[in-house]
Amino acid sequence: MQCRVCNTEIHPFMTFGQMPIANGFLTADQIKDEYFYELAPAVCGNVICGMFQLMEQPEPQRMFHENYAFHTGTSKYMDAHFKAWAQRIAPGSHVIEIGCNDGTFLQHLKARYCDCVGIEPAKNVALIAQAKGLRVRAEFFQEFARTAATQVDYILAANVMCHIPDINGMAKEIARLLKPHGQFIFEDPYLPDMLRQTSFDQIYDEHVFMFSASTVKRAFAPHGLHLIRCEPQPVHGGSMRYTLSPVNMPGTKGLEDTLEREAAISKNAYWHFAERCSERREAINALLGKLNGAKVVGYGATSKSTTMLNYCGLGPNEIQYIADTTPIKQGKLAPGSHIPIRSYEEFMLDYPDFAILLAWNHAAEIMAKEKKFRGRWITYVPNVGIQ
Ligand code: DWN
Ligand code: ZN
Repeated sequence: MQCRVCNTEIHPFMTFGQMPIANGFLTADQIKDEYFYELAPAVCGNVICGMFQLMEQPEPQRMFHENYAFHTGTSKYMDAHFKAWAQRIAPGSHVIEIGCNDGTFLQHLKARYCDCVGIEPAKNVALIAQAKGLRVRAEFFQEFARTAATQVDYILAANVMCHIPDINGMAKEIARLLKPHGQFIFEDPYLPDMLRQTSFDQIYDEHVFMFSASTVKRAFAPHGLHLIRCEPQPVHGGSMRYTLSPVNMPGTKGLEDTLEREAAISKNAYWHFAERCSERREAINALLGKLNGAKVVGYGATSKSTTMLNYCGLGPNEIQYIADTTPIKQGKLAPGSHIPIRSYEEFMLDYPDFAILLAWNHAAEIMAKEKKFRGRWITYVPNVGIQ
C-alpha cells in the first residue's frame, strides 16, 4: 500500500481487526449483508511526509449517501462553536464550505451576509440544509470543482478534510478556487491529542487521515497552500484549526511552537499508543465484567463508538441499548455490535444503573443537561472508570 500523500510504501503499526461502516446503522434484515473491512492505521515513514492514515478505507459511496446518520445540529455546543467561527469571517465574503452537512455553519455565515455555497455529498443532510434556504450542492467536492471557476475569499471545512483520501487532488482544486489573498481554513481532530488521550475511537473509516500541523504543512505546501496559523479547538475530543494561504508568509508564533512540540513526537509513540489501546480494551472489558446484573446503556451512538464497541467485542449482552437524539439512528442497530439504538426519551423515562459515555467529546454539554441522572457514568477516554 502506498502513502496517499507521497506514494511511499506504508505498513500498519497495529490493527483493530474487521470493522463495519462507522455510521452504518442498520435494521435486523440488513445484518446478513453488513460490510466489513480491516481497520489498520499506518504512519508514512517518509520524513518529508509522515502522514497518519488508514491502510484501507471503504469507497466514499458506502459512507456518504442518502441515509447519512450524523447531523451536525445535534449538539448545541457545536452550534455555538460554528457561530463563534463565523464571527471571524469577514462579513460579506464569498465562501465555499466543503461538507456542510445540515447547514449549521452556513446559517451563521449567511447571518454575516456572506455569499456562501455548501457542498455536501450526503443527500439527506444536504436536503435539510437546502430546506433552511441555504445554497447547497448535493455532490462530492471533486464533482463540484470540475465545473467551478469563480474564485472565493474563503474555503472552509470542518471535520471533512480528514475524510477525503485524495488530498493532493483536493489541494490542487482548493488552490485554484481561492482568490490570491483568500484563505483555506479547516479543522479536524488533532493527532497529538488522540495520542495523548489514547482516544483510539477517533480511528474509523471516515477518518482516513489524522492530521497534525507538521503533516498539514508538508502536504499542502507543494500545491501552493502555505500553513500560516494553527489554533487548538476544544471540540470533538481535541481538534486543530489550520489556516492556509496562497501567499507564503511567516507562520504565527503559535504555529512555530506547535511544530516544535510535534517534532518531539518519536516513532515509538505509535507503538506505545498501540499497547495502550489493547490495555484500554482489557480495562473496559474488566470494568463491564464486574457490573453483573446491573442495567448498563450507552449514551450517544457516535461514529467513534463503532470502533470502541467492535474492538472491545461488546454487544447487547453488555450494553442493553444506546440512547441517541438523532431520529435516523433510533430504532436501528449499531454497526457490528448490533446494540439497539433508542430514543433519548427512553433513557430519561427509565434511568439505567450505568451509562457509558460514548459521546465523551460532548461531556460538558451532556453533564449540564443530565443533572437528574442518579446512575453512574462510565468513561473510557481519557481513562477507564466509573464517575
Ligand atoms: O468527523 C465527524 C464528526 C464531526 O462527527 C464525522 N466523521 C462523524 C461524526 O462523528 P461522531 O458520530 O463521533 O460525532 P459526535 O458529535 O460525537 O456524535 C454525537 C452523537 O451523540 C450524535 O449521534 C448525537 C448524539 N448526542 C446525543 O444523543 N445527545 C449528542 C449530544 C450532544 C446529546 O446531548
Ligand atoms: Zn507519505
